[in-house]
Amino acid sequence: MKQIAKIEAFELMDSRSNPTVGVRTTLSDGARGFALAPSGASTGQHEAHELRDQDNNRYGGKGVKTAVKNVTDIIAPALIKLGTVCQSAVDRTLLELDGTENKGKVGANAILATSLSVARAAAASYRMPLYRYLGGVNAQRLPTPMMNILNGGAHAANNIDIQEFMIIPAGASSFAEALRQCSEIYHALGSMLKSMGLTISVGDEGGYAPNLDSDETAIQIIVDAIEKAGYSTDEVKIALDAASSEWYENGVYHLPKRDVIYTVDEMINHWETLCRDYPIVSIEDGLAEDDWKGWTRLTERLGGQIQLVGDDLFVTNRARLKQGFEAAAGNAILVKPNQIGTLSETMEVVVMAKNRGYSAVISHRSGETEDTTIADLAVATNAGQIKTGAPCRSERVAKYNRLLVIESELRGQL
Ligand code: 2PG
Ligand code: MG
Repeated sequence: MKQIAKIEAFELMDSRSNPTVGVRTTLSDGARGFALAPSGASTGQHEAHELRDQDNNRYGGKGVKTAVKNVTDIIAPALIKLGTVCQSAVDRTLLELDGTENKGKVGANAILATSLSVARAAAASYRMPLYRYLGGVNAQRLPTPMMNILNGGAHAANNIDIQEFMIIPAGASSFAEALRQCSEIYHALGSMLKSMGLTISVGDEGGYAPNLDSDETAIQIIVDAIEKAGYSTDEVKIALDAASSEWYENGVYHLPKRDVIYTVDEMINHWETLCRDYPIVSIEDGLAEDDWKGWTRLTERLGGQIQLVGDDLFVTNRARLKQGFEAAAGNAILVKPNQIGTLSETMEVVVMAKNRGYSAVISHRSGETEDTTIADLAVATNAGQIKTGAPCRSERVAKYNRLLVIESELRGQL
């Protein structure tokens, strides 16, 4: 039986220069797995708890020494004693060690980095690529990128309230082809912005972050960039992540950068109008995380036409997704491993969504690292969609490069 021999934890750095937890697991046969936790900016209130030191003398309170210590002092002895690398047993032990609803005791960052590093070590021990270890013979579908090329909201210091404007190369015949189309459109957008005298500096996820007149202008420029790159909006569609929980206060939506206030119904009307006027096929967090009644109405109005993705709404959590089924809220879930904390729970929520006909989009966080687990996870679960930023900034590109390698491996096998 394969056993865990050693677990080491490190305080490392993420793409926003904030500390994060890295864990290295070594098995008794010498196989090793290494994983890092990502970190969000527009985090949902119902996410698992990211444990930070709150010591203002270090990293503005964002140090993760406590989480690192929890891995070495609490998690490592228990998992070594467990005597197996079976992922469900490992993840169950992690849940028991924490014992809280939101993983606030040991910390979801400590738990996730451990959970992923054990899976990586086990895959290495079996000499399998991670997607094959996690997904078995079924793992074969490369995801379509939902690629963020223009940033706003909490991810950029510009005047745009919508957090992410994304392109979906729906007509591409392969992942490599999809990535090429997106990259060409990204470059076309950059040169258009430059010729308009606008900034081509980028936001946290690598998308451009210019100041623009309105959401409509942002979408129109993307449509123009799609065409300038030689594609049509029949082939390449648009998706938005409003991250509107950030706007919700006292039952209305206050878009802070433009200082506009919408009631719930006005907000829904706004999305409906944008979908009528532009080739938008997916809207994430069009309404706030606890606006269940609004979500039901939004889904009645737009759920038959477009994908309505719950991110802050569902937080990769089975109980929240169940609530969504009951309220007929949304028709897709964003899947972020660190919102829930363990790999097993993450994979279970994808199955649960699919069984109910909801689609699943595997996602990065705005604070990322070189860890590429989500690329393998997207293939292992056959999720069909991945959101992992612009084709710019190595922490984003690492996931795309991993998918290119997986695609060529799968081609060789099939
Ligand atoms: C989102 C994510 C990732 P953050 O809202 O979907 O794009 O952002 O990690 O800041 O929550
Ligand atoms: Mg989101």
